[in-house]
Amino acid sequence: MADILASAPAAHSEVEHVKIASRYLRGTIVESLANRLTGALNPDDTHLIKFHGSYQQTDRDLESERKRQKLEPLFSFMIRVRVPGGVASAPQWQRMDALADAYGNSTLKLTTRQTFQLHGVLKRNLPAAIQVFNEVQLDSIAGCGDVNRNVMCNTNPHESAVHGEVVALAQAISAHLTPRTTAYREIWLDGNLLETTEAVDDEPIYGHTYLPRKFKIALALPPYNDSDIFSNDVGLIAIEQNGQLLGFNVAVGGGLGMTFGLPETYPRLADIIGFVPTAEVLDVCEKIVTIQRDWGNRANRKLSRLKYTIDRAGLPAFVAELHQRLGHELAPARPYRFHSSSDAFGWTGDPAGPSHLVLFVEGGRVLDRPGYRLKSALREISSFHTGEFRLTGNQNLILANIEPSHRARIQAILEENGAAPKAGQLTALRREALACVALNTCSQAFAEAERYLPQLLDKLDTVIQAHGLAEAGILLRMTGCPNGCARPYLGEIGLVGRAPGRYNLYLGANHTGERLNKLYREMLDEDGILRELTPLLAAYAAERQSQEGFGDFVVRTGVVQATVQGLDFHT
Ligand code: SRM
Ligand code: SF4
Repeated sequence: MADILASAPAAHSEVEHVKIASRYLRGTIVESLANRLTGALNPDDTHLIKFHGSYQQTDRDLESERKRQKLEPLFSFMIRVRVPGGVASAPQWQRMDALADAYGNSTLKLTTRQTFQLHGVLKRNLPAAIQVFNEVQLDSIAGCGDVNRNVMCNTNPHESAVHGEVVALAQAISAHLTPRTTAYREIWLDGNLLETTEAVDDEPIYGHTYLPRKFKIALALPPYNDSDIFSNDVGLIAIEQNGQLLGFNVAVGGGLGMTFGLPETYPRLADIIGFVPTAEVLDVCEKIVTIQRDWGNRANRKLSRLKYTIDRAGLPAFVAELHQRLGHELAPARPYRFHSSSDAFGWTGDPAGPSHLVLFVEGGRVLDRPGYRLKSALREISSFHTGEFRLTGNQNLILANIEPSHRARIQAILEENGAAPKAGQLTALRREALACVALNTCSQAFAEAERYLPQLLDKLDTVIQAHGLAEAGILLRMTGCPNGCARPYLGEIGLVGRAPGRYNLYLGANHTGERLNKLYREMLDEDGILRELTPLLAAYAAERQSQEGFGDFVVRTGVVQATVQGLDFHT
């Protein structure tokens, strides 16, 4: 371990200094909120508020007009509300729906990590918004920031008896790794009445500087990998035998973000390092977090995720340290098999018993527009639905555990509002596509994603249909920058924004989230994307082998080389 620490740079990044001075995430957020002269926070507080689940943003569409009028940018806040395991109740849905109208931009964003995002909340409305969702046992602490984020879990309530146990574990991990500071309660819920709360100034797991960087955990129950566990710092694969949950294979070191022009940054999939019985999962997660806390790079945030810590130390050294901290070795990993990382749309379950409806939500954006009133339909459904609203890691929604007597009513409401899934209406390409938020709220975006993907898909659908591929599930994922929020490097087709209207094209990931793709072409505009993909899709239609996915096809036919590990992503 001494060698590892010696090789880590000693200087601290600016954000580390902000955390140190913050008194366990308090900083001057209260003063920032009280300042009515600006819609923004004090600069240091913009880092700290992320730990409270919010980002200061600007409306980028209005940037030049505001500048011309000599006005400050139109500041507003995104709030990310955690939903561990993706399971929300009808009252929680109702509250988020109402909040989007009262304080947000009237839309709810279902994210790729199974959280709700509100966009466009003004600074003066932040405390009220947080108080309103707190009343239904939702919170945003650790929605963002250098801590463990929303714990994901796959969403197949109908598939297996042990699914409930896996969700419960996701919720327990989330609770165990939630920061202990009372700053969140003081600032947002108690109106900063410090004397009424017992301030906790101790973080037994994180320490006062928290983690060097964000940290992500996901669980999956094979054969479904819809939580894309290999792109997480820790991935847990449930191992089940004869209806009994035995434990989990543990994978470490996944993460997708990279920076153009910095080849030392790269997407990496997690490595499986062993098996752990269910009762020991919390301890294993905690020990991995503490290794990253102690070994992670706190000087350069571009190289501070666990994936770089592991590649710097070497996987064997990391595993040896974990064994030492646990006081025992992990058992060998057990066999498992993933079939798919997508959602299975439509109705499932027994018409006489509880049933489930997996609804496609384009770009994860719940809204009303002429002819398609998904938000209104779900609001009406939430007034009587007794089951859950489950958010999937693919930005979709499951109305789960629907009572038999509600099934027809739910279908009718969706139909009346133009939001019912119709057989054959959407190609599999469109149903499975993901796009990150990008413009107009994301400060990192070089190009459009969520707002543009539907138009690109209109054109790609023509190609897909011409070649008889309407039901071929090809994973297409688009982001506005290389950070990877829609997991584009796990797309059989990945499109990553480089500049306005220009994308890098990546090919060759597989359909189960177990292989990264590879750069194929750079800086393509729409014509370029269509020009490159059309012959490849035609060849796939004509020459694919039985059950062969598009990603496997382009690798087998030599269009791109398979990426075997993160370190060879750029070669
Ligand atoms: Fe992300 C930063 C949106 C999932 C990798 N992500 C951002 C920010 C906060 C932009 C910023 O830093 O200013 C985006 C806010 C945009 C907005 O207006 O809402 C943003 N990320 C999203 C969401 C909403 C995308 C979506 O359309 O669903 C997802 C919210 C997840 C959640 O609910 O917690 C989202 N982000 C992801 C994922 C996918 C995942 O976790 O499964 C990744 C890739 C996996 C990973 O972490 O490696 C991801 N986001 C990033 C990164 C790159 C991290 C890195 O290691 O380099 C950044 C930038 C950063 O952290 O500096 C980022
Ligand atoms: Fe923003 Fe980039 Fe994430 Fe898209 S991938 S939401 S553009 S940070």
